[in-house]
Amino acid sequence: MAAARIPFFVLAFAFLLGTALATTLDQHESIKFTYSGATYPDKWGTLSPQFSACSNGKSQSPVNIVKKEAVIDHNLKPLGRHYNPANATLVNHGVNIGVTYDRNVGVMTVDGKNYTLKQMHWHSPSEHHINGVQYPAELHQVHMADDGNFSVVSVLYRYGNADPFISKLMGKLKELAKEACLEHEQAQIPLGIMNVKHIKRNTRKYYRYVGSLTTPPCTEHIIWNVLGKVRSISKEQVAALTAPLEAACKNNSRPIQALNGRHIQLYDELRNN
Ligand SMILES: *[C@@H]1O[C@H](CO)[C@@H](O)[C@H](O)[C@H]1NC(C)=O
Ligand SMILES: *[C@@H]1O[C@H](CO)[C@@H](O)[C@H](O)[C@H]1NC(C)=O
Ligand SMILES: *[C@@H]1O[C@H](CO)[C@@H](O)[C@H](O)[C@H]1NC(C)=O
Ligand SMILES: CC(=O)N[C@H]1CO[C@H](CO)[C@@H](O)[C@@H]1O
Repeated sequence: MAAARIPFFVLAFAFLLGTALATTLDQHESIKFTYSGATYPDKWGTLSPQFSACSNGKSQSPVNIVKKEAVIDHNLKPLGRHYNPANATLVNHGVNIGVTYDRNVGVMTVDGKNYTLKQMHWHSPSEHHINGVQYPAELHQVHMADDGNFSVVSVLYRYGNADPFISKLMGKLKELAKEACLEHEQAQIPLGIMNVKHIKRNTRKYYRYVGSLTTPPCTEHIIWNVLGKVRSISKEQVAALTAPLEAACKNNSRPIQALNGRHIQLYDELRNN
């Protein structure tokens, strides 16, 4: 997932200085990683000491979710999402395409703690698998609490009808594909005030586990919420989300990581009472 190419200390500073995460990330020089070639996922842990969790971590993401092994947890609560229309920017991170938001966008409440929506971005094919199946694409909505902890909502897509949110971005994605990515600078296009109400549907069922960022520095203690409802995306939309990326990142899915004894919990509104 997220926070592409950001050394951990940059994240720490973003928190300490209270600076907007996205702004800080964009201004720092970063260590190059890719999905194929010499800096492919198996090598991430060797690219920088700050990336060591990518190879040494024992609670890494993504994982394969085996439905019949997921345990219903009656203590899990519905994901409380309190989002408002907010100013957004479409960003080409080189390794993925994302949308960043200003702070006014609001929070998701997980276990009574508020996490502010920072950004979301897409991977193709999907990173999480369900019952061994890899989907054509996956959306990660990255939230950060004031203490620096992350919680991510993941949405899987199968091929079918166009996704209404991505449909709104198609024109801008085409512009992004034309824009040359300048050295140490990410191509971005302002989107203006975006209504995010359509990104918070369908949270009646989700899989919960504790994992990591799926991109370096592969930071752990991330609370994952993989939505049970698989949405649909058109082939044209997947093509538009990958066209602006560097060749070695067009397939930007990190391989499945070992659970190492972790359990996956299931929240299911219909079976929770
Ligand atoms: C969490 O956010 C909600 C919605 O904005 C707010 O009502 C609540 O007071 C916040 N809780 C804390 C502990 O900040
Ligand atoms: C939205 O953000 C852009 C930068 O991406 C900025 O130029 C613009 O002034 C902002 N608009 C509002 C209404 O805050
Ligand atoms: C993406 O790359 C992986 C190996 O890194 C490969 O197994 C998979 O088939 C590729 N998927 C697509 C859609 O190209
Ligand atoms: C709830 C939670 O994820 N807490 C984590 C916040 O981050 C610290 C430092 O990474 C972890 O130790 C906590 O477990």
